[in-house]
Amino acid sequence: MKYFQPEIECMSREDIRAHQLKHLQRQVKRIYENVPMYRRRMDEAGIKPEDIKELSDLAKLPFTSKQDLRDYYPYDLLAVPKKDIVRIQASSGTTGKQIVSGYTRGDLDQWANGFARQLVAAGGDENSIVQVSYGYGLFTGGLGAHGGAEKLGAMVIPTSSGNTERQIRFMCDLGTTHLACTPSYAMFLGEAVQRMGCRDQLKLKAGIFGAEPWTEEMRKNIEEALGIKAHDVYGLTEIMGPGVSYECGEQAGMHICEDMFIPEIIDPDTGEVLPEGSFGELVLSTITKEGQPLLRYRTRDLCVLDYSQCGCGRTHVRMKKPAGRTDDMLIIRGVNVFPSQIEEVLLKYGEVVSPNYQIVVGRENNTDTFDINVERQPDYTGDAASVEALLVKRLRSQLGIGANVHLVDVDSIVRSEGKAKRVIDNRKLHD
Ligand code: DLL
Repeated sequence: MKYFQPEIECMSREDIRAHQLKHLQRQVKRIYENVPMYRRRMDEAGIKPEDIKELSDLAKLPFTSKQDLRDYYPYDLLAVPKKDIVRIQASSGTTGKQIVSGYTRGDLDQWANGFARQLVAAGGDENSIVQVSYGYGLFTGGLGAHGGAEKLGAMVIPTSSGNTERQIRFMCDLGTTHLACTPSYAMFLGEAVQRMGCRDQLKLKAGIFGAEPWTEEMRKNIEEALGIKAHDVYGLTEIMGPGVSYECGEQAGMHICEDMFIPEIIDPDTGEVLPEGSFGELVLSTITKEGQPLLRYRTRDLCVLDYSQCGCGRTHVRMKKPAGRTDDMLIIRGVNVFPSQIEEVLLKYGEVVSPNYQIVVGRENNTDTFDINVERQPDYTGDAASVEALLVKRLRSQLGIGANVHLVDVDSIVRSEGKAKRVIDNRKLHD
């Protein structure tokens, strides 16, 4: 099996555009008629559904933001009666007001298609044994991967996250072929496999990892530790969980399910749509979603879209791995810093330091403090001071700002079974 839905995944670009226009027109009309917030905003902007005559008319529509989901919480953005909603998922955010997303039966089916496409792109089929070690519950990872694997007809092991030794025992005993979890948890599982000395009992072929930023170096580490091919998968609660976009065997960007979503790249400051190939904020419009459809949703994820032909035969556009978010960017002593830039430097010294690190930002005497704790590799017994000095130098040249680096003991940084907590910002710059 090469594709899950070849007629969709390999559609000509012309057919994709025709499909998108037809569904966009239908969706805008439906939303205008059923969601008061959109009707009001479109009326204010003087736009009627009939004004959407071509795909570029999308830019006339107002944006939707995370704040809108908070303001209209929990049901006011639904485009269907509540009785048609069969599932609620919620964001993993622990601060601020929750946001929720309602799914109809049809939405769950579409979502399952998205993740099933990912599994097939990672070599899966109905013979696969898929261990879902994303958290189950309100977070979309567990149930999203589960739905896709079932739709494919694979065998699902719904372990959820945690209980690491049992996860590994199941992997060995049941012959798991595909592992789905966060990249941080995959790293953690890789370490545990090594500790338990059972790598040769694994039948793993591929992993499907997402929900947080990770680097190419981290990919290499995971691939080596578990003996697999590691695929990146992207999604967000507001739009759909894992499977909004997914990586094929080429490992060169994630194919966005363009039959379900229209992507745009905008300048995050001006909101202007940027030309093809530009780096900017990803904006997604859901053109087939029924329950809580969103138009021009600002993801805050920064990336580039690549429309060039992919070697795998799929025609859907690829998004490059998000290079941070417009809102997780740290500003330290006036310099913009993305945690992924720091990770990239640390991973270059993989023989000495492990990719388990934590950034601690604080404020003393009105100046920002910037510390990075990174674990040494278990077998590194050399001098800490010279490693720290080297990393300080490399980080300064990468970031344009000095950080204090502390080589800390193995296992001293708390491991995550979900998303890693990479940044501790003690400055309280916001209320
Ligand atoms: O993280 C959904 C998901 C679950 C995706 C499992 C992939 C696998 P949220 O908790 O709403 O949803 O967080 C969404 O996480 O806007 C990105 O900033 C980030 N993110 C998700 N996937 C990736 C990825 C899920 N592959 C937010 N690379 C998004 C980098 C990612 N960042």
